[in-house]
Amino acid sequence: MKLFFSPTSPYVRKVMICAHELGLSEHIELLPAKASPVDRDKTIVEKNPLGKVPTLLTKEGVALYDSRVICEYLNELGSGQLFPTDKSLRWEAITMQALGDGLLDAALLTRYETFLRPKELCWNDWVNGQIEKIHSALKQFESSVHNDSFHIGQITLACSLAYLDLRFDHLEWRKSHPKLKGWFEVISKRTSVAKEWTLPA
Ligand SMILES: N[C@@H](CCC(=O)N[C@@H](CS)C(=O)NCC(=O)O)C(=O)O
Repeated sequence: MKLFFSPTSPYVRKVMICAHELGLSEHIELLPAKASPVDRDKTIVEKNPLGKVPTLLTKEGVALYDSRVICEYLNELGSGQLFPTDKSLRWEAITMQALGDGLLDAALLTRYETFLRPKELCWNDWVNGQIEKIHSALKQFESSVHNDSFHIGQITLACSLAYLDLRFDHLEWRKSHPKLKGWFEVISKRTSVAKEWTLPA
């Protein structure tokens, strides 16, 4: 399998954590990619019209995207339980994944607006709206997070918090979310989460 890859993409990180948990990471060749909404990477676009990472090319040459689809595909390939078969746990896991992805979407849109967009065109109310989404998602996670099981929802939350540390340090999410802080400390020790994913030299 081949994966269009960026080392700082939290969605790519979701995929790599799943692959590691399922014993599949060695079977994935990482392809360097320059995904950007304003300067689209044509090699990705050939396989995924949205031009985004992660995009996976299966052994059979089929292109799969986005991270949700790839993670579920890997889970099936590795006969895993990252997408639990138990019904109520499954709904919890994939709803948690949706909330974590939503937090990431808001964070990434903010990043594009404040980093890529020319300063004079920046729309502050819109940025503030996205930051509010991050805060309300964190509030929901703070009241619901637990260590009882490890699944795609927890992986997505770990990637979301790591991305906030990378790009939104100034939000200081730990200060007002003590349960999340403790949860993240524990999960960050897991080998798949602790690992730094980079392209081979
Ligand atoms: N919903 C997608 C989001 C992927 C995404 O937005 N990736 C970013 C990099 S972190 C990207 O490729 N951006 C390029 C673009 O928006 O054109 C997923 O879960 O994979």
